Amino acid sequence: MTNTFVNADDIRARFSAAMSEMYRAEVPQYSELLALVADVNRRTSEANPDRRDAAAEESARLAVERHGAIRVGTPQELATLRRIFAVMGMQPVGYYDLSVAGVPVHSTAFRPTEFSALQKNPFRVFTSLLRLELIDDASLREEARRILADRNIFTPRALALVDRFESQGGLTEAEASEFVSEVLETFRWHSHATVSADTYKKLHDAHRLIADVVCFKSTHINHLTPRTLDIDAAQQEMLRRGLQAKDVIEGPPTRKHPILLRQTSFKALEESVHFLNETSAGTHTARFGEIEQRGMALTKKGRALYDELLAKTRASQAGGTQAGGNYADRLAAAFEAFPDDLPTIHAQGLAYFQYRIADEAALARERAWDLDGWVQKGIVEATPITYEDFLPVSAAGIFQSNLGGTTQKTYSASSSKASFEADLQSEVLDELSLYQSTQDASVSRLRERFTAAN
Ligand code: OOG
Ligand code: NI
Repeated sequence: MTNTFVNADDIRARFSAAMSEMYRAEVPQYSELLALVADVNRRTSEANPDRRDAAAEESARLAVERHGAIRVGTPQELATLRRIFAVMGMQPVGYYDLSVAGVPVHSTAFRPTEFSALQKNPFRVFTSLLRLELIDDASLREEARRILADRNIFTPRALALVDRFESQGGLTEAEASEFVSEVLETFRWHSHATVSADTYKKLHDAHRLIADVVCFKSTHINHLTPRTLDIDAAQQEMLRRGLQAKDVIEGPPTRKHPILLRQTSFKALEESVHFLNETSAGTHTARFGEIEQRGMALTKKGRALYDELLAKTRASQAGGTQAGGNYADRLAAAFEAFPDDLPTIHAQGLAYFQYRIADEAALARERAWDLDGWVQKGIVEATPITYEDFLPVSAAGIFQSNLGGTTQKTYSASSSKASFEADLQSEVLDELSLYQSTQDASVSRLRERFTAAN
């Protein structure tokens, strides 16, 4: 009797709310971010009462929208997370190699894939797997492997409920609520490290992130990110409230029609940690706060243009860094080459869209299919599809600013999607195909209406 099972979208919504509540209690600054973003969003909506872009359409999901990030240490942990997220209707989408940016991990994002599921609750979790093979020192590598092999980051009951979901095809109400609270345990912060201060230091010296992944008994959520309608306003507000915002907003510049993703964050907290056999506490920094603004999903062509313009901006600065007060100006100048009006973006095939008939009568008078023309003439309204994924250069920038320090080590290891997928025990979905099918479905509906009217 499948109708006795709780819908995956519901379980995801409840889990996302439970995570948010837990993180609020753990990191008070996150509560402040939520309040700040709600404020900015309300002001932005009031100032633009008749805006009709994707963000306006999504105002319902905005209040609950957030992404989180976790880092795990073993293939087993990654594959189990895949099974857990599947219970909440979240699939691995995209492959991100961060070793090129000096971070010894590779990642995917677990998220809903259907347009309707995204509209209900788009909760996503950026999930990174530590690449132990990138630890140079063989004995330290072995020690890390041993510590990780000894831990179990999931509660026995969470594992039993995943088995149950897989064998019976869903969870009942009672099972679903138990599942949410059991899985939450995996993401909880633990102020007691599982290692000595000495081991922590060795791992930390190899890379701070290695210590973060290896030295604790589970995989604490390291940030939760609400979505704002105006990240420039949110950034100013962060500074006004004395939150330590990073200097530069990651991603594209301010635009009339936002593309992809812009992100900012505040610095990770220095938290007190107890090490094994140690009477006085030490510290660990890992958890931070982040805000993002989402724009339209770009096609392969649009994305290539974005990557080119971003690379050009970064290359125009010695060392390819963002340092220097005029970064925002150089970024804006480079992006003048990226059209900022919808008909042109549409005609050049730079982004993905969904369509709605704006003028039925005019469409009925049209004889031949001419989508670009109809969009130009306003017969059909094209609404950009929201970008639901992440940006590796931005992610690296966020990692970097939160790990502190300026030393930028790079790893020469090659990108390794195949080994990531082997560890995940699944392929990762291609994000562009997902946007393409949402757009295709919309074109098909339009075609049916056009045919019926003619
Ligand atoms: C993940 C950083 C990536 C984003 O928004 O790009 C990320 C991490 O620090 O573990 O969350
Ligand atoms: Ni993030």
